[in-house]
Order: sequence, then C-alpha cells, then structure tokens
Amino acid sequence: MATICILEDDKNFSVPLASEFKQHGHKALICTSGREAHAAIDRGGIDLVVVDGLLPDTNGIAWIGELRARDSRIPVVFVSSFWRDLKSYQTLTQDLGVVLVVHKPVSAVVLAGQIGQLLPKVQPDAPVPAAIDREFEELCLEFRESLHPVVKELGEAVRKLLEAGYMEPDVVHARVLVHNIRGTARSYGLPAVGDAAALLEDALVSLMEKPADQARIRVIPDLFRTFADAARLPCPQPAPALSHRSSVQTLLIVADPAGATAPAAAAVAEETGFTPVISGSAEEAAAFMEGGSRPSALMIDLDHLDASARQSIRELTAQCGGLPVLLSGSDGNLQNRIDAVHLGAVRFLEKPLDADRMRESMRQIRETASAGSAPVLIVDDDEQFLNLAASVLSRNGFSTYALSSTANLMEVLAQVRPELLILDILMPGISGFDICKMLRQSTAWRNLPVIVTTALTGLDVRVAAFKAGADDYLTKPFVDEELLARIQVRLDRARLEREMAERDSLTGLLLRRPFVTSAQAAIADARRTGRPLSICLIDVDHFKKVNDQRGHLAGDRVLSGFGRLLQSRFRREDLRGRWGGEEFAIVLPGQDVVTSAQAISRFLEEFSAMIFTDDLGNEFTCTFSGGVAALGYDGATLEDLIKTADNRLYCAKAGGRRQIVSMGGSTTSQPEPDGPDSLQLPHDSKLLVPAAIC
Ligand code: GH3
Ligand code: MG
Repeated sequence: MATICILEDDKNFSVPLASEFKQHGHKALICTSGREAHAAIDRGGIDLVVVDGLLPDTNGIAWIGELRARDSRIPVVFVSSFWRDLKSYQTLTQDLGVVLVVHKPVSAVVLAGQIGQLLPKVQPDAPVPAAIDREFEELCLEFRESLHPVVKELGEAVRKLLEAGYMEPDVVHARVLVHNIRGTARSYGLPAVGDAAALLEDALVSLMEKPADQARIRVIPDLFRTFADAARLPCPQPAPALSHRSSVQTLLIVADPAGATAPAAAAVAEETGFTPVISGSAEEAAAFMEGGSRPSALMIDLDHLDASARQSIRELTAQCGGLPVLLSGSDGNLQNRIDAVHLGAVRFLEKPLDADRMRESMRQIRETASAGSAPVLIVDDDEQFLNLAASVLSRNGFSTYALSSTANLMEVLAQVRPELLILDILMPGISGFDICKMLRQSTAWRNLPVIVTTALTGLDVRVAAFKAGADDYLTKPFVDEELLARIQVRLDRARLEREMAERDSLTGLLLRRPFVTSAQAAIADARRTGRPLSICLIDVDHFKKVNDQRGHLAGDRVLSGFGRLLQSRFRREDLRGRWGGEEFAIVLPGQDVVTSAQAISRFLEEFSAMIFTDDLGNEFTCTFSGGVAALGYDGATLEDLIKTADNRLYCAKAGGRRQIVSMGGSTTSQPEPDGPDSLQLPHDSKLLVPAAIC
C-alpha cells in the first residue's frame, strides 16, 4: 500500500482519482494548493505526488522545481492539459525527474492504472544510484558468501538422508536453511537461487508429511544439486536505478511540417497508455535523445521529407538502436516502403491514419516494451570477456547471467529462462556451433535468439555460425553500442514474433492455446503458494443480433472494442484471452471470488456504456454476461474451473443476461454477508448467487 498525494484544485478530477487509488488499496491525500502539498510532504509518509499543471498559488512545473530544490526525490506524476511539446517534456523528465507525464483529459481509471504500474518500481527518497550500486554489490557479495556454508551444510544433510534414512531434526533444520534463502535470494538479484531453494523446500516439506516415501526421498539430491549449481552462478550486476525509461511509455512523434497527423496519432497513443511527445523535426528529436532521453517508440511522418531530412531520420533511428519505429505517409509507394525497411520500422501506416491499425501497433509495442528487463545469458570460458560483457549489459538494464563453462548449461537455461543467449564459439569440450545446433533441435529452445561471439574472423566462420542456427555474429573485442544494438534488435524481433503468434489480431487478446498454457502455470503457482485465484468466462449478449442487424463489420468493431477495454483494465498479471468467437476468459491470480466478481462487474458497467457505430452511422451499445469460478472451492484444475464458470455463464444468460454469476449450487461455502450479492451493478443488471436458477 502506498500513500499518494494529489495536488489538484479541481475536485472533479481529484475525488474520482482518490477513490480509484483507494479501490486499489492505496491511501490518497488531496491538497488544493502548492503550500498545503509541501507541508504534507514535510510531515513525511508520502510515496508519490500527482501534480496538476495549473494551481491556485503556483503552476505545476514551478512547484516541482521547488520540491526538487528542497532536495526531495519523491516520484512525481505530472498531469496537465499543456506542456505537450518536447521542450517542456524534457524539462519535466530530465531536469525535474518526473516519472510520468500525462495529458488531460484522462480518465481516473486509466490514470490510476498507469500510476499503479509505477508504484512497485518507485522508491521514495531513493538514495543516489551510485550509492545503490555499491550498497547492492556489497550486500550481494555478503549474501553470496553466506551461501557457501549453507550449501555445505545442506549437502551434509542430504548425504545423511540417503545413507542413514529420514531423521526429523535434520530435515527440519535443512528446511529452515532453504526457507530463509527462498525468501531473500530474489532481493539480492539471484532469482535462480530463490527458485531452486523454493523447489527444494517444497520437496522437504512434502517429505516431512510422508517420511517413509522413497520416491519423495529420491528427488531431494537432484533438487539439491540444482540449488548448489545456482548458488555458484556469478552474481548479476545491479541495473542502474536512475532510468525512468522503463516506467514511462513515451511515443516520440516526429510530425510532418503540416502537422496534420500528429494530433490524431497523439490521441491514439494516449488511449493506448503512451505519453505522446511531439517534435517538429528530426534534428529536434535527435537533440532530445542526445540529452539522455530514450522514448519507448518513435513515430515518424515521411511526407514532405527530402533526401537530407530522410538521412537525419536514418541517423536518428540508428541512434535509437532497436527502438520500435512506426512510419506514416500518404503514399505507400516503393520509395517510402524501402525507407521503412531501412529504418527498421515495425509498421508502415498509410494516411489517412487508420486508428485501429495504429492502436494495434501501439499495443504490440507496449506489450514488448513492458516485458521488462530481459534476462540474457552469456556463456564464455574467458572470464575477462564474461565480466566485461555482463557489466555492459547490466548497466543497460538487462538481467544478466554469466556462465564460464558449458557443463551445466541446460540446467542453467531452465533456471534462468533467458530471452537471449550470447555464446562463445571456441570453448573447451563442446563448441558454440554444436551448442547452437543442439538448441535448435530442442523444443524448449528452438526459438531462443543466439548471438555467437569469437575472436576468429573470416567468412567461413560466419557462414558456419549461421549454418549452425545462430541469429547473429559478433567479433571480439566488441564495441558496447554494437553489442547492445544487436541484442536489442534480436530481442524486439523475438518478442514481436511471439506476440504475433500468441495474440488474436482482432481483439489483441491471447489466443486460446497460449492462454491455456499461461492459465495452467498460474493455477500451479497459486496451488503451490496457497494464494487465491479466480477465473471468469464472458460471452457477449445477443451478438448474433448485432451481426444480423448492424452488420458483420460492426460486430468486429464491438469485439475489437471489447478487447481494447479488457486490455486496459485489470492488473498486469491478470490473463486475458479470446476463448473463441464472442467468448472470452480472464484469470485473476491472487483474487478471491468476491473481488474478482466486483472487478468484472465494474468492467461490465464500462463496456455497457461504450457506444458503437454501425455501417449506417447509427449508434448502439452491447452488454455481456459472465460466470466466475474460484480455485479450491470450484475445483483444482483449469478444466474444472472452466466447466464451473461455463455453467455459471449459462445461469447468467438464463437469468436475463448482463450479469455476473459468481457462485452456484455446487459451491460448498456460503457467500459473505457483504459478498457478491450486495455488489453495486449497472442498472438493470444483477449478480446472482443462486443454486436454483439453472
Ligand atoms: P447469447 O446472448 O445467448 O450469447 O446469444 P448470441 O447471439 O451472442 O450467441 P450465438 O452463439 O447465437 O451467436 C454468436 C455469434 O457470434 C455467431 C457468430 O457468427 C458470431 N461471431 C463469432 N466470431 C465472430 C467474429 O470474429 N466477428 C463477428 N462479427 N462475429 C462473430
Ligand atoms: Mg453470445
């Protein structure tokens, strides 16, 4: 839970926003003047401030300036109807360290959602980055040192278990040792150690329940070895903490001289959760980035650009190294398309801009960018190269893992689950070529991007690398920028391909198969940790009528609007998929049935208010019905939960549609007195708790 100060004199904006924060479990404090907000911050306990652009006693930028002059590093979100130009944006993000710039009008729900995503990442009064690095390094080293005796002690305990059989005090002691590591390893940047400790602890607990079970004893040595190997992996370097680029999703729009497309593009960018910043020319945009800013994506209009302006754009995109680029132009002619290829554009959008196509592109970019710092594994027997490459990558925000021998490569791959592998060619034992060939034959790692590195030069080596299945090739010694650019390009491409293979193009939601895979993993996780989990099946009401009366295209627009709204609601970890036709599924990890039903009924309220237009220009609205099932109460597998949710969906339809049914006859637990049946729902909609309806 965080405490958020809202500095805003307009109650119509601050009150709904405060109420959204409260619904997300945060505290909100509304201040109507700059003086009042300074006083609140001086009292302490504020984690983030939302600042309006115009205030009764000052303006937002001046107020933030005062805040920084008072030496406060509290994260600030700036919300305003002004300051959309590049220079103001630069002042806000670079000089004043604002973590998010949002333009009004913005709905309270969307803004609270955006800020909610920032909250876990922001740290009030964070120490300076250099100090964080040093402190982190020291702590990490200390922690790693402390792992050696634990590994030794555990090894001893495992040996005794195998030789002398089960002895309760020894197993209990071993469990306490791994339990402590399970809780702390991740915080020290060693997720693989934490995960291995978690598996080992679970196995020990299960053994304590059935000490005579030989099968439960047999798994212990393997799990211990995995843990011991993970504990030996080199410590990843800390990522710099100063960057705000991962949290702020910015679309830098290089407008055409006529400025015709920029407002429309900015509107779509905002709708899809980006902060648009408009620059008048490629030179201005380049200067912006030279100042250290890096947007999440670039949108460039090619119209009216002569050859030299196109060259500046090329330099700009090269400077951005792998940043997603969208190009627009009135003419999809060959020259524009060739330029798009040279500029590495993810998409060419022909003008007039089709809002749906642009939305789809922005959504893809957001998904790939928000995937966070990618884990990268470097395998090289040359420790010096290993350390150097690891430090370059860590400093640039990658989660870096380094391995100096190939002996346990497969185990490390399984633990780290890298998004990219940097592989040396000449290593003792097995060569990088052979590893590459082997990975291409394995189902799990077939598509893993691999960059091979070697001091060898020459065409035959390069050809052999590509024949072995490598995606790219880098000669040693490398230049930092080249290494980073090559990695970024490979990562972006792999993420985009994954996205396209897993997502339904109409709604942007997960297709059924990847949804099922992720849902099963979420269920396994919930069962392991004992956290609640709910599933909801949703079906659009009378959709056949929409198609018949409004036209198939209007029907498609309803589904795409539904998908867009669903994407922008709920938490990042909630899974959203198109189950088929006009049926959708949501998995809400960590949420019980009551909270889930509340969230979905709020979503129903919003969807019911969405206005669609048919081919004749007539407006209409749609509704949906839903059935919710909870892990534990309604079953232990995805199949059970879907079946129950489907039965309840049927009840919702039978009960008159436009409602969510969250508990049925098969549920053994009774709803809470203030449970689902007392929810506030859209007018003429109900949330049922009946056994008798179906
Ligand atoms: P109910 O309220 O009982 O769910 O009735 P319904 O009309 O929504 O359900 P029904 O199953 O009778 O019709 C669903 C229709 O959805 C039939 C199918 O053609 C249409 N549909 C499925 N996928 C798409 C799609 O991608 N686009 C469009 N436009 N229609 C689709
Ligand atoms: Mg339907």
